[in-house]
Amino acid sequence: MSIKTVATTPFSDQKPGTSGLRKKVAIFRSPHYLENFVQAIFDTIAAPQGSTLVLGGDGRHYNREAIQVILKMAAAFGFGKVLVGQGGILSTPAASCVIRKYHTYGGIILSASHNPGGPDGDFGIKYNTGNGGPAPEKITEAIYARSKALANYRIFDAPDVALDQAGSFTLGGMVVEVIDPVTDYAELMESLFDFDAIRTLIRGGFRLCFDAMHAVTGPYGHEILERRLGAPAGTVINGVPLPDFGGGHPDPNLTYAHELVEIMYGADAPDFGAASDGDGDRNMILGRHFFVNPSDSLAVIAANARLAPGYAAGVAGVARSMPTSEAVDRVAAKLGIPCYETPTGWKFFGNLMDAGKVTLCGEESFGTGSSHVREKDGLWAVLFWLNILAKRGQSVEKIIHGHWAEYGRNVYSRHDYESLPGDAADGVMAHLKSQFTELPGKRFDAWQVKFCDDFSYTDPVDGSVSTGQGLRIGFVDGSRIVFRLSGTGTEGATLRIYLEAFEPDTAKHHLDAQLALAGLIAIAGDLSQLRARTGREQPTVIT
Ligand code: G16
Repeated sequence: MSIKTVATTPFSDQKPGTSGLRKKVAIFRSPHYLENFVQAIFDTIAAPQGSTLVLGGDGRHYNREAIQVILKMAAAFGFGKVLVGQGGILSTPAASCVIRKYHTYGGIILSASHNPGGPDGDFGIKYNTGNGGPAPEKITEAIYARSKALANYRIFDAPDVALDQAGSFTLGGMVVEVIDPVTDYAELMESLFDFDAIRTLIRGGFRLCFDAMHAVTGPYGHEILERRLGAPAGTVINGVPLPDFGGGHPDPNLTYAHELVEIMYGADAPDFGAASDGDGDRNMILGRHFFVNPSDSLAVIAANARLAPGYAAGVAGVARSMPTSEAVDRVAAKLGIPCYETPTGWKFFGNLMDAGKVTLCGEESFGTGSSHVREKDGLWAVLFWLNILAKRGQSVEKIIHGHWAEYGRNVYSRHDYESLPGDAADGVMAHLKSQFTELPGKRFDAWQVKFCDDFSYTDPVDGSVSTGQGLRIGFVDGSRIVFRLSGTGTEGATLRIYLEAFEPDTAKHHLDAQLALAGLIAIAGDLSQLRARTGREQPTVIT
């Protein structure tokens, strides 16, 4: 067995997006594509010889083959040890947990998150640093630069490693330790939440349903919800991870998690429902016949954080991505703690958490988490809600309405237009921008434009600046419309329109968000010339 140096030519399209490099499986399968990107990562991070790496993925198609390639390249690079999840499985938050717990140099996570899988689906790869979080932009930019200049990569010439049993193996001078993917994570969850209170709640007849969407959280849900918390078998549905997610789209929202939605809106619905995505970092929370908007979920968790043992001492600060509603800002103001507004992408929260400035973070894109790891964490959010429900003894709907009565309601919705031709989407954005000088002061029915800008962010910890993070149109009454192009799609462009209005009047809190936001939705359509430029009459997904 020896190290092979393979001559290669660079690919021009290996620029990581919002969360790592995501492409169709067929592209990753093309000769040298994966290897080039992995070599670019290794060359960029310059881990000292003998370092330890974490490796795992969401089990989607190509996960197993990619892991074998990366193990052999890690051995050729000179890593001393790789901790790899059994069967190649590690949820994204579990990978973050393992990196932090064992103080490894970093980790590689294989996932295209909520994007569909299978031979015709998507695959993805991202590097997480030693704090357990996604590499910041300066590292992803450097990886991209390196990928454009590669002339060769190095790989250990050896048979595949057996990954289906826990144990230690050697690959040249490197140890491959196959670890149980669930245990470390489950222990961390037990240290944060009141498992006794949740057990008592469930024993008392509280019914819940967790949809793992045939993605990575199945084994985590079975272990934590059913075995450790005593929920009856069958609580976790679609709990077997499948390489194509059973043909589904593992995105926990009202459109794609329709099986759960039908259960939660059906007759005899359980008290609580939740779903997670491909790699386990997203969450959707439902009550009986009731949807919890992710922005509200973050605000409720912040307001009730002290009910969970891991957060009993309080919260240092909170952070949300710019398009996320300002509901959590109101909680922070009341608690007298700082609230940070970052660009979209969990990587922007890492510095704030490392510096101790924030404890809780969240995004409208069904992501919530805390400084317990450096990724958003789907099951963590589910357990936080169960902890709150156990302590408050109220229904999900009652908790949300009580929250709105206390803080007012930030009525919120996101409209996605998926798979648009790139030039049509760019045209919409350019047209919007071209109006920015003349818009301030203009009136549209009841709304007067206060400002418009292209959001940019200066990291308060390291001073790095990120520009071009979304077009904002703010109105005098505090309402806003944000336009952004997704950085995670792999087919054409996805245009996201985020709509938000503040409603202090409790008499109007029961209103459906689409009705309450109808005026802003119409303004967004007019200002963007969306229909004319894209030919689309309706969004693909509304959340
Ligand atoms: C990723 C990022 C999130 C981001 C989301 C949507 O989530 O980690 O921070 O909010 O994408 O990004 P975009 O609007 O650019 O598509 P995930 O769950 O896909 O890793």
